[in-house]
Amino acid sequence: MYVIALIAEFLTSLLLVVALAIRFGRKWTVGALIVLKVAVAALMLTYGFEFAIRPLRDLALLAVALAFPQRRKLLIVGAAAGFVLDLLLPQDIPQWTVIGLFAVIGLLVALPIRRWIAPVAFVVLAALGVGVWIPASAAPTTMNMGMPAMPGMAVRSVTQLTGPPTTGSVKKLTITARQDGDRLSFDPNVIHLQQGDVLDATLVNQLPDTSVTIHWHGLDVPNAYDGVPGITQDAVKPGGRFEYRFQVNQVGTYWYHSHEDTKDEVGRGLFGLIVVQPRTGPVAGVDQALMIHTWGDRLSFGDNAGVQVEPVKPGTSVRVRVVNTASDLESAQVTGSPWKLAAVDGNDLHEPGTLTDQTVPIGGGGRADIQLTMGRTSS
Ligand SMILES: [Cu+2]
Repeated sequence: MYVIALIAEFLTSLLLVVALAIRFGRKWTVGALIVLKVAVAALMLTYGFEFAIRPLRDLALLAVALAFPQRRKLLIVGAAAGFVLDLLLPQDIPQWTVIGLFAVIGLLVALPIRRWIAPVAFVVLAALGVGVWIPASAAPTTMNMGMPAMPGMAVRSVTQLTGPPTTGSVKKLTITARQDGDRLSFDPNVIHLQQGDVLDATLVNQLPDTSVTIHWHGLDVPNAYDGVPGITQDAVKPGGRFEYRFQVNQVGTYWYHSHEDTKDEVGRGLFGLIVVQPRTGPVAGVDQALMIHTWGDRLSFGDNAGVQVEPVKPGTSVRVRVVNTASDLESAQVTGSPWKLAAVDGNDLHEPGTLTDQTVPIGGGGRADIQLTMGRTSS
């Protein structure tokens, strides 16, 4: 595609030089070419070489038409040819843009006008056309999951869907994917945020031979940062990096994990937990994150299969954020104290009742926030 674009660009320039020189003389030719060159260069640099082919082809047709005195007939032929090409080629710009542009140019040039109006109109219209094309078609169509676009439908790459400008305080961090023997890990593996924060996380892949992405499980993020390889981004290869940036307006317990070869990579440890505290301030008392994970066939809390002890003073409010990073249904149970199920999958429950003997099922990827007051009953 790169080569085709270059050839097309070269031929268009050549045609334009000839056409403009014949029609309007040297001065206008140079001026028009400078404008066109800058526009094309900007287009190619911004949207890639693939994108530039179509406007170049249309400009080439226009240049041919301009080069001959019987321009009215040729413009009609050019417009028809452009229309047919647009029907045959993948649709990545609205049909009416092409047809409309040709129609207006045809009208203007065909009208009995003064000499200087034609090149000015040409340059202005070309710039206008480019302006309409930019928002409509800056798209490598390969990112569209192979879905054919309808005529007149604009196709846009999901990699451009980075969301509205962010306004919150920026939490900048680096998440490094590491390997230790057979185990993989994200460092850090717990991210603390406050509601409204802008998370600016650069994933750095230090794995020797494994590609990764990060999917932010449960968080509403712009499509480009959803971390689905082959659909919203390319997988980050060993030695590579990728910057995720989005505003977090949800509150509660979430997690993140690699979405490349998910079962294997998450199974081997590529996951972490996200705690988003409300704008009004953090949850009172002890706030404990706890990841359930299955290593092979062994179920454990995080990477510790043994008993874990966290001393807490009687009367202290305790919130335990349990995340099931395994793919099977697991369950949590509290003994020795009544408790409440404060939140499920990041959403606070409305006036949750007090529980004693029940267990709470947690599906694969699910979260349960358990709330209790330490030492209410003797132990
Ligand atoms: Cu997930």
